[in-house]
Amino acid sequence: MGKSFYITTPIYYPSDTLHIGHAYTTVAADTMARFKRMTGHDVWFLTGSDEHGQKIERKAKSKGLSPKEYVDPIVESFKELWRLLDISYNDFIRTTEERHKKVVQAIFQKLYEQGDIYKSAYEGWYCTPCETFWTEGKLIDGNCPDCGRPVEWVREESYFFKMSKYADKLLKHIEENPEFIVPESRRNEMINFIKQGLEDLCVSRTTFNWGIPVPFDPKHVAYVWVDALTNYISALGYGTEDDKLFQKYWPADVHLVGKDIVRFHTVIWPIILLALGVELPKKVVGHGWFVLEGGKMSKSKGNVVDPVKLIEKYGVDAVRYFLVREMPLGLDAVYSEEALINRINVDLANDLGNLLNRTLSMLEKFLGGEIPLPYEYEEIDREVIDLAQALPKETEELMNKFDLAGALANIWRLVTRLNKYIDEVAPWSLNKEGKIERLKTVLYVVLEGYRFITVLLKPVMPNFPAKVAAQLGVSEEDLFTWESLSNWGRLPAGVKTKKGEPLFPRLDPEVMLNP
Ligand code: ME8
Repeated sequence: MGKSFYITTPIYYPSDTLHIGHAYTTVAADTMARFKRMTGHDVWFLTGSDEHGQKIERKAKSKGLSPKEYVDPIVESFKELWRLLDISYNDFIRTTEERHKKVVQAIFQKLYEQGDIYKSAYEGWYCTPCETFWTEGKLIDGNCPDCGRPVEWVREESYFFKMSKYADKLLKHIEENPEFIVPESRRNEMINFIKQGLEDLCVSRTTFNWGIPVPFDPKHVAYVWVDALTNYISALGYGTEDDKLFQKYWPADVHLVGKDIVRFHTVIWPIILLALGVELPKKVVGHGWFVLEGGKMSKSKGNVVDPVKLIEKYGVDAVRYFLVREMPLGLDAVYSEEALINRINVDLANDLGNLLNRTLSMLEKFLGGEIPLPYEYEEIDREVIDLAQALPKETEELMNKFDLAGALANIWRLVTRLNKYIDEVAPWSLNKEGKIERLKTVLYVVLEGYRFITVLLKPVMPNFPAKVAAQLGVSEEDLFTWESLSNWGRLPAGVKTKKGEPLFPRLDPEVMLNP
């Protein structure tokens, strides 16, 4: 097995079902996990659910249910969504599981014993939807600066964690490791935030019960963010007798999170780890948001986009492709169903699907549907082959920068080039003129180029290669691997192709949008 690679998603709140924003994070993490597995890494991919806290307790109460009764079916709906989206996670952690609770309690105990947690009283503001404490000065128009919703005045006995003690150490780490927070804009934001000075963090609550009891004072429950962040190591058995996974996979290679929670992952989480004497994660990537033309997606506005409906309507590979292609590195993306249909029609139907379809049609018509043996390559062929052969390395570099959309755009240079190549070399003319050797060569170039594209798209569209393999009449396992891209010319001559239906039929927006 190759080098280990540990990647995580945030653990989502089961306060509601998930929307396409959440689906984006998990699909992006899955694309990365699949890419790393394909390139020979020993991958551990974790996701899960963040089930405690005041927000969930109130939601459950409003439905007349216990918190556990309330979250159980929602957590099942998460798992069902991940099944529909072909998410290849290795583990799913629920913060209500015993394996998690005991690690959170052990961490509290240790930090208390070493004097990093002390008892005091909290008096200040709290945003329950964000589960965040705020000082007066940070509020904007009296509301939560993160989500804009009203905050509540909280006054209770609490334990505090000495964040301030570790601020300089954290700042030094961020400054010395430019790769720790990606993208750069978020890194700068965090450096400024820390430089303004860190206050000690309130890490326990007493005015509600739905949480993990603090071991040395069980009328307190652990602050939900400390509880939640611990999932990344509790799921690996940190500090327990069976910590094989922790030994193998920690430190995490990437915590992938949305921009809204970068601060928790790059300030609170690393400070907890510094206090515990545990190595810090190598990288925290904060991606942008999917927003709607009218602004933010929210239940109260009734404009939440349900990914399950999109998968049923457009298919899982198309939805995954759209999500990853549409989100530019470090920026936000605007979601609309029109944009989704447009991506499917332009990128998948016209460019990618039609390239295979038209090539296999010509192959049937001119050469009896058999993969030909190429003859001598000419300059134009060489140019296309060079483009294809450079792609694996370029893709790897872009993926390592977490520029997933950029990697797809770069792969599309070959898709576009091959379509143009066909127009330039005009196989139909070669056929008419009886230039059969040249005809065989150019069709081979297109098919073999298509094999490169198919392998490179496998992490984002996991069902696509099998469909291509079926139409080419070849085996996916042998010819659609990363290793197979080390040579041009693996596609075997003489195999009978089986042209089928177009892989991505063109959609009529009128029909799709007005069912
Ligand atoms: O914050 N566009 O959970 P959460 C893109 N439980 N991504 C979006 C998005 C959007 N419009 N909306 C949400 C929590 N996300 C905590 C996390 S981790 C230790 C605890 C994604 O259910 C994005 O990744 O509110 C964001 O960070 C996450 O969903 C928040 O999910």
